[in-house]
Amino acid sequence: LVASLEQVEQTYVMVKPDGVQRGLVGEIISRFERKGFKLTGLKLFQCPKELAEEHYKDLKAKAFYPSLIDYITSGPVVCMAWEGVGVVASARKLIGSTDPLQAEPGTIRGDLAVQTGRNVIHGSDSPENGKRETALWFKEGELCEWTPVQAPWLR
Ligand code: RTP
Repeated sequence: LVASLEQVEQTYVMVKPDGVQRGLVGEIISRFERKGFKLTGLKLFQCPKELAEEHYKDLKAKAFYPSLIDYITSGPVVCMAWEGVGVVASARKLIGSTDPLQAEPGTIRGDLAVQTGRNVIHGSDSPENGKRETALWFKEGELCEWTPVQAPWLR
């Protein structure tokens, strides 16, 4: 039941400004908690433009890039770090497809969003990006390493 340390991944999940404005923060956090992942970082945060640009630097050439930066910096986001075996791919499944109209019912975007440009949540797309993005959005002292008591599903 106990996973080896190498199997444990980190992912960076973020409720985007529309999710905060619409009061979906609790609903979204609760889906990850109920799934059984371990929360290691959590904050409400007004993202500066430079950080949004760094986070989305691979999309710089896209036509929607300027509006994406405006969107992400338009109001506070909720930054989360989640840990667990398979957490990266599983979080992407819980989140659903980028275009909410294509996202399956039962997923966060499938249940709660309509437009790609207002798709309420971000989740890292690989274990490497999970580590990179967690380090980008959280300072060291903001993350909390803790051992769940008698809860092996939280590893
Ligand atoms: P995600 O991880 O958020 O599901 O997105 P992705 O990597 O599959 O898609 P990517 O192309 O990296 O897009 C990142 C975020 O940019 C916004 N977006 N807007 N046509 C548009 O207006 C458009 N396309 C993408 C979305 O907020 C998307 O999540």
